[in-house]
Amino acid sequence: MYDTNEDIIEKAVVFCPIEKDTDKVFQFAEIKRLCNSANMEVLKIFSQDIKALNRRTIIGSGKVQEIKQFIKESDANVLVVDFKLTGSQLRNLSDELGVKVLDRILLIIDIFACNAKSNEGKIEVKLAQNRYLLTRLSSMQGTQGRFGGSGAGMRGPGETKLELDRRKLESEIIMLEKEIEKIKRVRAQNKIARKQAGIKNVVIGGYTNAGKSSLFNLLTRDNIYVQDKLFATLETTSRRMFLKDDKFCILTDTVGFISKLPHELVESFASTLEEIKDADLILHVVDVADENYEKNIKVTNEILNDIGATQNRIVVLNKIDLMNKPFEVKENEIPFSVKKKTNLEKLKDAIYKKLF
Ligand SMILES: Nc1nc2c(ncn2[C@@H]2O[C@H](COP(=O)(O)OP(=O)(O)OP(=O)(O)O)[C@@H](O)[C@H]2O)c(=O)[nH]1
Ligand SMILES: [Mg+2]
Repeated sequence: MYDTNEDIIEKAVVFCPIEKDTDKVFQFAEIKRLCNSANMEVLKIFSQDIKALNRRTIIGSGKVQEIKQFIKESDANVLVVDFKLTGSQLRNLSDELGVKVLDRILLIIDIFACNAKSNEGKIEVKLAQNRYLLTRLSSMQGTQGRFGGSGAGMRGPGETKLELDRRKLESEIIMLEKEIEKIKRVRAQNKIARKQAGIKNVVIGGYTNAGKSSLFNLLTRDNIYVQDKLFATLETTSRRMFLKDDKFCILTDTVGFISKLPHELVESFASTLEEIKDADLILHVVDVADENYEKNIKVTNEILNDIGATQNRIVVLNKIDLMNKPFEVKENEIPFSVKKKTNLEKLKDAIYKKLF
């Protein structure tokens, strides 16, 4: 049975390979939030230096035994590995431990699958899922009992069910790619029309859960989906935003960023990300109350650079209502609170000055 019940809580054991200069606290906090966003409770996090990794299972054999013991003594039913695994690594681990195994990519794609609401978002996620499954299919098929089931990792967008059938996956990929092409063409036409009419485009971007959709709602008085979960927004929404002197611009809300965004997703979401590249101005929203906010700014800047978005930015240091200690404010940064509407006029003025 395909399962759309968002409230099912699975119990996860997490394994984090630690790279040389990794900030462990950041990595643990992030993977935990990702698991929670996929409705999984994290029972314990195991970690190991990346140098000790074993090619067959990624996790060193001693550590596998430790995890096995933990699974036996607890009611954990999923292992989440914060790394990209090959099909055979997924299978070897799953066979060894007797539980479903998700890697970082499948986990993020799964969260996207749960959150896809628009037709476009569903097509993009489905394409990413199919590409992921196709490359790992032969290994996953043998573990049907665990992967063919329900819960995290196997949820399709909307009412669809994930298929572990090569022919179906391949033909669906071709169909989905065509659909995305169509969407891209419509986007391009709209863009030309807006350019010709001299309409300015402002895009809201930033780390996931920073408050982008909340800011969008405040600035456009709209009411789109806001949630304290990672990747609540997957599709772009655009609305008019009015500024002073009867001027307006088009404001667009976008999908959140995260470190090591799987390339399957970046490819599938290329049309969404293009929207950022072509904007006249980027509002980079930051959750300053997040203890890792400086790292999050860095991750966002890296992704923006990767997609070639080099234009004007205003950095919105959001959620200052949660701050009880002073923090540094640089040029082009505005301390802000969507909740308390702090500095709303100042932000609108700054947008106006950058555009007109
Ligand atoms: N305290 C406080 N909470 C805020 C503020 N702005 C947003 N939030 C909360 O932060 C959470 C995330 O908000 P969203 O607007 O969904 O964040 P987002 O950046 O769009 O997230 P994704 O779409 O998942 O990437 C929600 O629970 C909001 O209510 C703020 O100024 N202060
Ligand atoms: Mg959002």
